[in-house]
Amino acid sequence: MAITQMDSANKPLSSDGRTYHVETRPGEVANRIVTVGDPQRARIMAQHLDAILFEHSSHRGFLTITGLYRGVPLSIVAIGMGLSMMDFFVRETRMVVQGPLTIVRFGSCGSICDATTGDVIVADSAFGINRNYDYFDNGEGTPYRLSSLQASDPALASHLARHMQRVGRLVRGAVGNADSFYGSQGRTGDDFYDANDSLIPLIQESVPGAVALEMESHMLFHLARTSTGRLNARPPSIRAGCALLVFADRSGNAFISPEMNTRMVIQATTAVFDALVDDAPTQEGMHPSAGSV
Ligand code: R1P
Ligand code: URA
Repeated sequence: MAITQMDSANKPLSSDGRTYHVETRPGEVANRIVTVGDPQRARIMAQHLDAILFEHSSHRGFLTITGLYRGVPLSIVAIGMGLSMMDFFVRETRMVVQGPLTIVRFGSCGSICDATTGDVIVADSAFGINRNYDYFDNGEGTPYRLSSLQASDPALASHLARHMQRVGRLVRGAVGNADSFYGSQGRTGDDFYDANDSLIPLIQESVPGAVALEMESHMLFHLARTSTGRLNARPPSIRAGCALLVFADRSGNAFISPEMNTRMVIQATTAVFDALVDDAPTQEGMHPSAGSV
């Protein structure tokens, strides 16, 4: 995408006002958003909207679909995987949506508690699990750093918990947001030196209530918490929650089948949508008619 202008804060924009990576502009994204990793999941979910008003796939792999659910504007944004993609999505979406934003991450995870495939998790909080490069380079500190807990929006978590119960057995707790699917989620092997044999027991011991591992939730909660402008200039403008399907059972070594994955995504779609729509109304800054479908 050709960048032909910079906004007042030096952020690149296309000639028609789209953000550089997500490629959306004002009027195309709703105040209520479900973000997922997998674009295929986004497309399945979009079939449950009452109407689709806007759809766009960006050159960097972000897919945005905006429509109506129970008469309320709602966007689904597929972002791919990992912390950076969550950062691009949240910041660039904040640039183009007026008013409060409510964002729910709906994703998959590996369970480190008694939840197994077919069960669902709602995050009350999330924490970061980051590889400490200094340990690998010069033996400083420990191989992985665990951050403190960042809370989900409590009202949003209760709405998610109430609706996700109809999908599968519900477990609530703290979700570990790792910076890799492999090393920092305790997957071991001989190709790399990861020093992670005892990482999962360490997480279980250090973070009471840790239930699952995935790759985006803490970044989302952290950005929501810091959506205050400079020096806490105003209350946060973003509220965030997270609901997850258990794809991997890290103690039983089970992985979800493709059939169960599709079935659960379909069941969970309206649960996540209902939670977002039941949530206290946000000031709607979205003008559906402005989007080019
Ligand atoms: C890894 O397979 C991916 O799956 C999980 C992780 O957070 C990571 O993005 O989430 P999604 O299913 O939403 O992509
Ligand atoms: N997503 C992850 O990040 N980890 C898992 O084990 C399963 C899904």
